[in-house]
Amino acid sequence: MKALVTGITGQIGSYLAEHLIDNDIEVHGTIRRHSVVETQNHRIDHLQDKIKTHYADLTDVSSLEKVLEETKPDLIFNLGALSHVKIGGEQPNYCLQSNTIGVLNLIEAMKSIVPKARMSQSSSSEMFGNSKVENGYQNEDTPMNPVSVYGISKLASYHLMKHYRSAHNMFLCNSICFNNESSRRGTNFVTNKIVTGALSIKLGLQDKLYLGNLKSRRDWSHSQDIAEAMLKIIKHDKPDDFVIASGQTRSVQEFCHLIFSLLGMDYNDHVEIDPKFYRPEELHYLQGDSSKARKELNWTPKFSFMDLVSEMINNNKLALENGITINTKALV
Ligand code: GDR
Repeated sequence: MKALVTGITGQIGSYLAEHLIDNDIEVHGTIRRHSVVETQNHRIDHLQDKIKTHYADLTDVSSLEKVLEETKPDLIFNLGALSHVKIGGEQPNYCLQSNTIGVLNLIEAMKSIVPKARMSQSSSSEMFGNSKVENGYQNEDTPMNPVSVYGISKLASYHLMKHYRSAHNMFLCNSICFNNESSRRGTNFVTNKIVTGALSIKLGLQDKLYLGNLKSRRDWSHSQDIAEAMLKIIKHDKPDDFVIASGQTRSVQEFCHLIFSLLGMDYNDHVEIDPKFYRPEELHYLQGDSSKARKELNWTPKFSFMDLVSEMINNNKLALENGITINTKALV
């Protein structure tokens, strides 16, 4: 069996590649042209002799057709996207080009070249916006009212997947992922910004950490658990949509308090609010109900929240002690 992973150089992509290899699936991944080639593949460097990468871009349909012709995959995982919610609002046109038109390009190329293949789209909890059901959770039936260009781009592609599934009888699934983190997380997402910022303060490399809205609440899982769920979703006996989440919710402030306390510090002494990190419209509360995936796919997360936090602190501490410095002041 062969899989093609777009976004293989990303956090989930790299864990998914490892998981597919462990399941004896041949792995191909697409990478984009990048001016800094030295760091582009750092999350998959350890896999280079086990996977094959191809240059392609979701916004360039001819490159997708070429890679599908060359690889003829059985499974396609679309993880490629402009994945930062705030930057999505700063580059709205590109956000829709890559996250919506890109998905359309991939589905159309798949329809003509490998119509029997299966595809998983990385949909997002950002599609819900500020909706929740009565018990406070978001599940597959919760209304979707996105509050960001990123959320809108993901909602449009979610509907493209559903439409092509029923109109053209294609095996298209939506993996509705809530926030997921790890020590491979980019440092411009809030969890790893806080972890690397607190560690840098602890090691005397900086004094302050500047953040935006501390009140918003997120449902944070480990990305490895999300990658494992994606394989279960695509191998299910029918194409369907599943929420993948921990079911726990915590505020950014609680996360800050925990990380600084674990490092023997008080976040109040170091964290300052800079309104430049505020979102134009905030999504305030996420708590995913993944009981459908747990029941139908027998999926359960392997990592607890504290496993995730310990891994993020320990691996980032090692990196910083080995001289890798990160200027958290400059990040979004
Ligand atoms: P999110 O993740 O937007 O939920 O999208 P992010 O970690 O960027 O933000 C989470 C919350 O933290 C608040 N926040 C800050 N965020 C960032 N990035 N930087 C800051 O300095 C900061 N201060 C406070 C934000 O306002 C927000 O409320 C992630 C991405 O991985 C998406 O691709 C994915 O689809 C969703 O999760 C599910």
